[in-house]
Amino acid sequence: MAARLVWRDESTSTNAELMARAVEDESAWPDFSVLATDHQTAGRGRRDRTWEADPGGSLAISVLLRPSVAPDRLGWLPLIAGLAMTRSVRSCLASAGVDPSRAQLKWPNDVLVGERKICGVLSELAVAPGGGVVVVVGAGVNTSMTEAQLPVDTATSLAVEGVVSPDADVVLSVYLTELRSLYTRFTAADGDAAAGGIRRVVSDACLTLSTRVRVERPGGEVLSGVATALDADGHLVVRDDAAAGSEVSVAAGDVVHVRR
Ligand code: BT5
Repeated sequence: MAARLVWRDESTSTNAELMARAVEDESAWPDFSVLATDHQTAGRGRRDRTWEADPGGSLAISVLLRPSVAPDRLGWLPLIAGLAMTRSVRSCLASAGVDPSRAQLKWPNDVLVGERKICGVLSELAVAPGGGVVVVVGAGVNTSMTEAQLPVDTATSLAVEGVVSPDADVVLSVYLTELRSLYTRFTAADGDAAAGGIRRVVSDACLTLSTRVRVERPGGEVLSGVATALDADGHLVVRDDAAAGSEVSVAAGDVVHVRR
């Protein structure tokens, strides 16, 4: 399923390690190569934040992609990864008799169970020496972490959600199978998410849509309104309270789902 799969007993950051190794030796790391571990010592989040997990309590999975689609369509990749992980988490919950629909995608890069984060996705891009675009999509998912091991009170894990002794192999293989299938559809449609059916399946799983949100944009600007759709590039369309309901397309930011 993966072109190459490397398991590491320990890695600083699977994203950083995979990107460095793939840029150094392009031919050894083809499209859909995977590097994974259950012990990451310097996990990275977005905007210089950290991803924290005790050894053995979570999985860090990075997938190297060499997509031949227009650069402005690459924003779909973290959403596709989030959907693949939503499906993997749902299948674990279902096999433990827990309502799978509790797992949902939060734009742009989280998987939640209920209102707590079980997975974060970090997508990083580089240009290879040969000129091609290389994307590393990393996902961290909390598996057997106990309540006491959760790094922040907004986090959760499969074990905390009622999956007794979660099987990391199953989480990994369902995730990679789902990601491969979505990625194949996406690239076959040249990154046209609407034509490839990707926009519909991501939107269906995305809790953020139709929700009242507060978005903090990278520059610090805050936007409040109702999230209505994902546009052609995977950006979040928000009906802005402050601008008489006009729609704003948001490429990046931190979203808070505001209760009505
Ligand atoms: C993310 O950033 O959620 C992206 C996390 C990506 C981690 C993967 S693991 C494999 C690959 N290799 C890496 O080095 N990284 C990727 P962001 O949206 O910025 O969220 C970070 C915030 O999530 C932190 O500031 C904490 O509040 C929270 N957090 C940290 N560790 C967590 C955990 N284990 N579970 C849930 N929340 C966590």
